[in-house]
Amino acid sequence: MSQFTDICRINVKGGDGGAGCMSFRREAYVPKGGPDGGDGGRGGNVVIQADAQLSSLIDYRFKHHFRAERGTHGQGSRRDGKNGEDLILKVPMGTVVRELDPDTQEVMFDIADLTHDGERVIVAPGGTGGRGNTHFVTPTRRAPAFAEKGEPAEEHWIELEMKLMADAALVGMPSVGKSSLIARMSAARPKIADYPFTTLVPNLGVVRAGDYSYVVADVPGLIEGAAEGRGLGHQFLRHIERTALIMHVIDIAGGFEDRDPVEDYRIINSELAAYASALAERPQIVVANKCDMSGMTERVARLKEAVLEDGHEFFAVSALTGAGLQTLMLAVGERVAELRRELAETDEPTEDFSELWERRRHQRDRQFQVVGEGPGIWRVMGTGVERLCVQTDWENEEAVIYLQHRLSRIGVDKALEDAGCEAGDEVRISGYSFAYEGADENVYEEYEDDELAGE
Ligand SMILES: Nc1nc2c(ncn2[C@@H]2O[C@H](COP(=O)(O)OP(=O)(O)OP(=O)(O)O)[C@@H](O)[C@H]2O)c(=O)[nH]1
Ligand SMILES: [Mg+2]
Repeated sequence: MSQFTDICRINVKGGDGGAGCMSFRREAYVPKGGPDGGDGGRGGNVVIQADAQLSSLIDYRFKHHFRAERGTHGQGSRRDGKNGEDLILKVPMGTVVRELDPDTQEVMFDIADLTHDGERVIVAPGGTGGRGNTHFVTPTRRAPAFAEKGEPAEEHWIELEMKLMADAALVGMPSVGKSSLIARMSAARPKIADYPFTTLVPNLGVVRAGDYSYVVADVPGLIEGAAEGRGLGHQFLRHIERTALIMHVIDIAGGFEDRDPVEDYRIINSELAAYASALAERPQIVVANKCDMSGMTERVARLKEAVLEDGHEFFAVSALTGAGLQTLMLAVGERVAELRRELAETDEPTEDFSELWERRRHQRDRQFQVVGEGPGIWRVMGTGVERLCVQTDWENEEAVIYLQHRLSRIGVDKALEDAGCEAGDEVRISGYSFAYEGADENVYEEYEDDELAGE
């Protein structure tokens, strides 16, 4: 089935968070009012969303970099910045989204399998906005003269893989001509032979008829008892569960055993029902194959009557001569288009994958590591810790002191001490470096608002 998969890799980056504002209220005759700097806006997310109208990943073949909008900066008078718009990247249903290792570009894990219309996942969250100086007021610091910078959004590579899902499945007893039909209708070239169970794994074929294009699966033949595990059929009934339309194929001539077509039709339908009642209710088109053989008129008429009574459409064809196939292909195309429209209207996204992914990200964010880089030189590595540094205005002494309190609170001091760091040693985080002054003892009651701490 590999020729039907479509894979591409794209680089995604959420919008950066806007900076918080450092500002004080200005009133006539008042030299300096209270702090009133607004928060920076959140950057937009990059979101991958399944869309029933799409059938390929062609949009991502030539464009590889996608950026969401940044948040704007906060302003005075407590005016917060605007949040950046999300960037929504649409993909076909059946797309698997994977995260790639930033260093090796190898697949790390699946982020999501988007199988329903509208299902979505945030693959690159926007940065949070920096907080304005109003947030840093404490009993001992009434006029904080600093604000936080916005959080820069991360950029990374993801892989998109579209797994072709069949729109219709050819179902029927062995040797009725399912593979012969898909070979006639599409470019698929499955094995065809006059013994049962020629087909061992499903084959997919793309059918084009008129303006329609859809995917048909040819699955191994079903026999009586398939729902209980007889024959090969059981494991393939699972595949049929995912297709919207069943093309029920019947050998009108009855094969070597001279079986009765109406009886065959009923047996297959009761197997489907026994496996899952939903399958029995699945839209079905009934195809009488091998109508090129002589003396079939009475059998065709009898089967047709039974099928129409059940409310299904009926087609008499020959995979050998091609008779009736064009009409069948157009009818299936029309039906598939209809079912896709219905699906787009009624299908509720079942799962929000973003939450799981977000949790994983937060977990990674909180981890950090201390390594010795030389005598008296230590490096602290970790996404969360590095981000705190980037969000700090290093020109501003108050902001730097605040950063040191935060680092202490999330356990960086303790980890440095455990590693053997002493007062006066150099500590490096990302591109910054500063002198270690020993563990900070009295920060706990003063800073309560730290979202990174306490886990
Ligand atoms: N006369 C005639 N023979 C056909 C027709 N379609 C298929 N056959 C023959 O029927 C036999 C079985 O065809 P397949 O296409 O392999 O049948 P299948 O349903 O895929 O069988 P399994 O994969 O074993 O379930 C082959 O010998 C085909 O040549 C037809 O329209 N007319
Ligand atoms: Mg076959």
